[in-house]
Order: sequence, then structure tokens, then C-alpha cells
Amino acid sequence: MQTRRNFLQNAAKATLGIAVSGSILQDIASAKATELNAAALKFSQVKLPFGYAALEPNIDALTMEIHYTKHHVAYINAVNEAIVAEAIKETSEEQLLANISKYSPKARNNAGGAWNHNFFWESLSDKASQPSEKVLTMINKAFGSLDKFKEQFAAAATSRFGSGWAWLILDDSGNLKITSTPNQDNPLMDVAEVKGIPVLGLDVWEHAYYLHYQNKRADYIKNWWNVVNWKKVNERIA
Ligand code: MN3
Repeated sequence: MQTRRNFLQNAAKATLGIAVSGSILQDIASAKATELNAAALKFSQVKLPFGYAALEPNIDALTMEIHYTKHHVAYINAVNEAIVAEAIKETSEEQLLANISKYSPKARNNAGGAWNHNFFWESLSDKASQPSEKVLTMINKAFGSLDKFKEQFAAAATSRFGSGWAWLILDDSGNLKITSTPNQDNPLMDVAEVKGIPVLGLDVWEHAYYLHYQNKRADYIKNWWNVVNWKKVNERIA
């Protein structure tokens, strides 16, 4: 005979049963969502490897802070929006760049902006460094000498009309080459005139130097050599 107490216990169990199966379903749904999110490409900002003021006077602290916290963050957010909005299924950042002509200008500009700046921060250092023997040999072979390389790279960076980037790349024969791209394009993109694997890049957008150098892009480029992270370049080529 069912007592009131038993009835309440059974009712509670039944409620609990429903609650448990409800929560299992929720768990499955949320695990699925996590799985889907994990599969979707998402850009994020690398940690700045130094303080905002670390590269003074070559790159001033305010420029570094605005560049990192405003410009770069805007590219990251916008590319992630584009990935969702366009249901982009590429599995890596590099894969997306290699197929970028399939997507919108928003995806192209911001995938480039997101990738290029992560690459740029890691190409800079407050600690002095030098090209490795191997890298120096490759530079000598391609450009004649380190000084000649710097001249040719600076020329590419100076003559890039409007906004863009200068790059040192490895071409598909494994040789070093200098190129430049407009806007936020880069040599990993299928739309790039000259394609290759970037090993060093210089942002020549006015936002990268104008506060400190105003119209003197050439001075910015000249001083930028003082903060190039050759250790990183060596690793990228090794
Ligand atoms: Mn920039």
C-alpha cells in the first residue's frame, strides 16, 4: 500500500528522473556545440612578447599600445565574425589565407590583419639579435650582403604606395626574396602577386608609425632594424 511518504518519494524520483535525462540531453547538446566550436577556425591575439614601452625610442609606447589593443583587436574580432557569417570551414589560418579569394573583402582584410600582426609582434624584440650563419649565408646569396638586403627591403617598404607590408619570404625553391603587399594582404594568400612563406614582415601602415614619425616613413623603417627579432627569423628559416 502506497503511503503518502512513498508517493512523495516516487514523485520526487520521477521528477529527478526527468531532470536527469533533461540534463543529460543538455550535456550532449553542449558537448556537440563545444565540438563544433572547437572545429571552427578562430583567430586570437598572441601575447605581446614585451611591454608597450620596450621598443622605445624606435617604436613609441603609445603607438604600440594602440596598435596592439585597438587595431589588431579590431582585425581579430572582424575576421572571427566573418568566419561565422560566411560559415567558413577552413581548418587553419594558413589554409584560409591560401583560399582567401573564395571569401568576402571583410574576410580577406581581417584575416590578413589578424595574421600579419601576430607575425609582426613576434618579429620584434627589445633584445639585440643577429642573423644566424645559415641565414646570413642565404641573405648574402640572395642580396649580396646584409646591408644590401636592408637597402632593398627598405626600398620595398618605402615605395609601397599607401598602406601595406614589406616581406622577406622563402619562395618555393627555398630562396629568400623581398616582396610587398597592399592593405592587409600577405604572401600566403592566393591573391598575392608574389607568394611564399613569410620570415620577416614590416607594417608600413601610417598607424604603425605616424604618432612618432609623422610623414617620415623612411626614418621609421631605418630605426625598425634596431628592434628586429633575428632570433625569430632564424627559427622560421631553420
Ligand atoms: Mn598595423
